[in-house]
Amino acid sequence: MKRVLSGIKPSGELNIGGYGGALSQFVRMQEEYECFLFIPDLHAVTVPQDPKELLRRSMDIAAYYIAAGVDPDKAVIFFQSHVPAHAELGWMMETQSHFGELGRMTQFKEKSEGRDSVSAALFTYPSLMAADILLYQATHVPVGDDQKQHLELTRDLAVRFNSRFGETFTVPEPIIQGIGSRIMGLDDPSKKMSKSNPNRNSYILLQDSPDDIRKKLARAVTDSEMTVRYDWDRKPEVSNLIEIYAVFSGESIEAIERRYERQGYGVFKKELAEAVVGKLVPIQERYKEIVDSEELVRILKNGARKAAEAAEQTLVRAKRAMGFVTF
Ligand code: ATP
Ligand code: LTN
Repeated sequence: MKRVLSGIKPSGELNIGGYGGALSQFVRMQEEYECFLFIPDLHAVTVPQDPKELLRRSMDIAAYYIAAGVDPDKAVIFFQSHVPAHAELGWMMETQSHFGELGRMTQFKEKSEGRDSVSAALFTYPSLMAADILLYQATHVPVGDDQKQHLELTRDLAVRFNSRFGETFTVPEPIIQGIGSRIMGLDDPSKKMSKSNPNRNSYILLQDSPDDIRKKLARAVTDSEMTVRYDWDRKPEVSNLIEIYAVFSGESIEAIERRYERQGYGVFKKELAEAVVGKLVPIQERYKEIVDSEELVRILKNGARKAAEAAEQTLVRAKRAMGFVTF
């Protein structure tokens, strides 16, 4: 059986990078895989969070999952903090993680850089992420390119645990789709599009108004060549925009290149904005209907119950394997 586990942290407003790298994949994969899609709120608090903001954003992300097309009848949707097995197996995975390998994680290095104090949890974050995945015996994990290293560590930990304590975990495969797995900033194509960027024009949020989306894309950096061509080495700015176009229109890179070959950047950027707006407006409408609804609460309670059942089975196996007393 093919099983997916993945999630988007409620650590900031959702941007189109998370949509391209993760959410749009979730929607596609639910047709073929048994999906466990969660909101890793325990991961969000590895850096300081305002409690009120965290509360709101957590429900927001859940609502966006559904608004974007994740179907609660097909996928199990839940909060990480509602299933205590994550924290328990997370601790057990910490015991199997080496200090040196955690120190080599680039996300840790980036997030700790320039801060006076960094939480211990930010350091052990990848062990908890491994637990998230291994608890559900996931075979596949759809993520953006930036999570590749964490997935490699997860695989190492699964293999290490299995060889030390006996076959317990499925070794998961990352799914990093070509197009949309690395959407870069609109102001600088060498940096991943991220809500942590202080320049608001560098990212497009799922909740941005059509006018803001149009303005941000009109301002997006390009080059002076005026040809719409996909070439990350020579034309990273334009290649990034073509990729965004492909994610939002479902068209191939070649089709987009062909259409805009002789049109210049003005027309290309305008039509790109309409493709993004055309996709996001219905998602925003559905989001508004669901975000404060009883239905959403019911879906999340149901999801937590189903997830806990699946997680408990692995947790008990892992505890027995390590030599904990179980009755
Ligand atoms: P932060 O930048 O604060 O660390 P994040 O956006 O990387 O947050 P999440 O919100 O948890 O972290 O990311 C959810 C998913 O979206 C992950 O699979 C991540 O790889 C993917 N993702 C995030 N940003 C991008 C991006 N710019 N392009 C493609 N995928 C992305
Ligand atoms: N580390 C991821 C979020 C995350 C995750 C997971 C993704 C936590 N646990 C399990 C996939 C599977 C991030 O920073 N985007």
